[in-house]
Amino acid sequence: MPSAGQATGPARNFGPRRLELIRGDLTGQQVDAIVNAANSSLMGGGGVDGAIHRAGGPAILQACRRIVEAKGPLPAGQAVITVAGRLPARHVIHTVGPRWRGGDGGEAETLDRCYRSSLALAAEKGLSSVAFPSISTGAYGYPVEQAALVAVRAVADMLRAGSPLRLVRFVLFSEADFDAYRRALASLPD
Ligand code: AR6
Repeated sequence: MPSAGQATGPARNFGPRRLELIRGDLTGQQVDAIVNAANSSLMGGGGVDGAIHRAGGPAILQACRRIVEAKGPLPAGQAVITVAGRLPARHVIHTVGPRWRGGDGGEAETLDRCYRSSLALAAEKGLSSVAFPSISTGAYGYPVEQAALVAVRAVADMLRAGSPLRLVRFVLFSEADFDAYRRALASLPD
């Protein structure tokens, strides 16, 4: 798996900050934090959530349980941070994407908030590198072409606005997802 510093795929630089795309498995990423596409219970699930808990072990679930006991379920669009257990990443940021309901229910705004709140939390914790999956485009059914635009724009906006993050990487599981994100990245204005 690529480490945080390597040039690995299509990328855009915003001053010293880099946004890049790779095809691969999020759980193998050696970054300060990987972001989990969780559900509000924070108790695990399928997809990338299941893969993260399987690979990271029980420490992640224990930390999630403490958060839910203290604060209740995590609303869509918000983010929390835990340990990463046995994962090569140092932390896991858990966020909850919107379920796709046709696009008129504020899905794009909620998805945008997932990326922004995850990056804001990473910055608050002094982290430098973050890797995201394609939030909401699996079990939650968000069309990937549209989700990719929201995702790439939200991250580019945060990096342009001077986020202290140095590297944000999207780790796309399928060729089709990777192509959608590549097109979204190419569509960004200079
Ligand atoms: N690395 C990178 N991407 C992955 C991996 C992986 N190891 N595994 C799957 N993906 P999903 P959602 C991709 O369903 O739509 C869970 O049950 C996958 O191909 O994981 O936000 C939660 O508990 C897809 O492109 O997340 C929630 O209940 C993307 O990750 C619900 O699913 C997101 O798919 C959240 O649904």
